[in-house]
Amino acid sequence: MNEKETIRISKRLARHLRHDPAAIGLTLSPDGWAPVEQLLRALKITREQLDEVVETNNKRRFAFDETGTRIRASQGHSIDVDLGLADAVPPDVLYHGTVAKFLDAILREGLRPMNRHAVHLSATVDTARVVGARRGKPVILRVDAARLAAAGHAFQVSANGVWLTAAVPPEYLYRVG
Ligand code: HQG
Repeated sequence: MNEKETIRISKRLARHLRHDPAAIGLTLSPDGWAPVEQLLRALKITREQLDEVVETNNKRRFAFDETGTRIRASQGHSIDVDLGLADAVPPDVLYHGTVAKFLDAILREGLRPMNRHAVHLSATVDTARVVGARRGKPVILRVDAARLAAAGHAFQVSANGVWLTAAVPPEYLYRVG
């Protein structure tokens, strides 16, 4: 497949595995898994195409279960799934990429999950910059994760390395770029 085709399939997977499985008649398990056979039929793609998208995806957004018969998105859901991720100790500092138009609200009320299940945080400034740049000129916030964790906030890390937490109050945020 060419890159355009793999991106097109990846976007459809993200839509249906994170936000709208019902649109193609899929039902996810409570922990977010979809049967591969059903997904292939619904999207009219082959197993080879699916394997290629999963393997080459730049953020490794999707993962198979250990039997290879089920697939799920590793993070980013808006529908009600429980990925069953264990709490993890975050690095002392994490980053969040956003854009200037959200800054006032974020510095007033903190980071909120908005449409997703959790606030998404990045381990590096570079990744945060890419996340912010999806919406315009990126603004980078440093998150004092060590102090948040010490205050009792739980963190999880997704299978593809995105740090997740329920919310970040403004006193833990510093603009760094
Ligand atoms: C902002 C992509 C106003 C927040 C990325 C962000 C990531 C607030 C937007 C993943 C706010 C939500 C998630 C507040 C947060 N007031 N705005 N209090 N709190 N915001 O897309 O972090 O490519 O849900 O700054 O790479 O941008 O899909 O979150 O701009 O990993 O795999 O509200 O999505 O991954 O937007 O991105 P999103 P995000 P994928």
